Amino acid sequence: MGQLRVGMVGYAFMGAAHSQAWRTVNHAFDLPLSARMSVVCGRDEDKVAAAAAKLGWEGHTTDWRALVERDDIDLVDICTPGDTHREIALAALAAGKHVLCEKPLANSVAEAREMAAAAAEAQANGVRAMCGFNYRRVPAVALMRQLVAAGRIGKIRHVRAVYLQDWIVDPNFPLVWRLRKDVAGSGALGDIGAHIVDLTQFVTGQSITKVSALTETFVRQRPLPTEAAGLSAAGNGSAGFGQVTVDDAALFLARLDGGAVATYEATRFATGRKNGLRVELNGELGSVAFDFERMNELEFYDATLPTTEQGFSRILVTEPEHPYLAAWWPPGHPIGYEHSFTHEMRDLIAAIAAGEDPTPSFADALQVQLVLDAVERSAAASAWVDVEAVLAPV
Ligand code: SOE
Repeated sequence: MGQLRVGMVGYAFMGAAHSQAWRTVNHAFDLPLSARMSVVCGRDEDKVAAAAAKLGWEGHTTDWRALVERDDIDLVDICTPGDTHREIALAALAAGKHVLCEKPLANSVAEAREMAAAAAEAQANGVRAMCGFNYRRVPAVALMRQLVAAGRIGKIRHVRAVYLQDWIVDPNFPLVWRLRKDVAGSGALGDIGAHIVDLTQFVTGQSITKVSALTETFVRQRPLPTEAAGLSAAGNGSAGFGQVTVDDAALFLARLDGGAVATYEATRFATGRKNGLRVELNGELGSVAFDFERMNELEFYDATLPTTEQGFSRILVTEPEHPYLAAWWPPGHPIGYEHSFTHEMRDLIAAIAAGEDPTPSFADALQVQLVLDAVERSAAASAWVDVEAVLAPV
């Protein structure tokens, strides 16, 4: 069996989730290529050495520029904050490496356009690039897409999506990188709003064409962190205070090109909601609804049934006939958040082995970036704004 030798840059929350996926994908799925966890990269020698041991990487380095040039690396997995996605992806693509880049693709449309163009150029040489919108690979979400594609809810009238978190409700939570525009590009909008933009376009097969938005920053100053990892941090103000330069919440109305109207809400101030990603589609023949905090279930309403039999059914998405589930446990044995990343790596490896382009591509991720940009422009103008075309006018 051929090997796919992986070099991963970054080892915090996403790096840990990706490591779990690289460790398990070839044990769960029969694939023509076997992922080899060759090297993990981070800025601090001691910390990245410890991460390599903990997460199961053969080697470690502090030099991503050298990593992307190594002859014994086939794929670069970018798990860093958004301000480094562009430079690492462009270097890796230029070196002929396949690339998996965490979402959102970039911190600006300009960066995303450069990355999509570089990926399109590298594609001619058989180099593949994918953006890590992992929730597409939750079986219940993939089933939602199948039901919609099969016409089971008919023409979609409403799309309703929220992504609700509450990890920064405490005003004393420190100013971590996700709260700094220079590092993260935006706040809730790009971090979790990007997920519901991608997910709703994926399940409906429709694209957002115009938006009307508002954003809010509830807490504008926070203590500087003395230490931080993933969504946890420490800092009591002894290191000073800093300005929050991103949105805490982004809400917007949207029109999709298939005729649906939509509402979106991405916030980190939904007190009590920990990872509340919910999507509901209402069509002329029925409805379908997903709630990530009940990720092994899908609610389905079939309006073609006799009226006396109509009602929301709860589909337990654990049958071997459901997407990805044949690889796991018997019916009734749920899977978890980390499985969405294993499924992401499965699809990426299968595409590379087949000489095909994985989805979502960098062009797909650019389109999400264009929606995020339209939301920010709409919020600034307090007006409806069109989403720019993926193909910029020449
Ligand atoms: C923080 O909001 C975060 O870790 C996101 O960055 C991830 O993409 C999401 O899956 C979980 O929450």
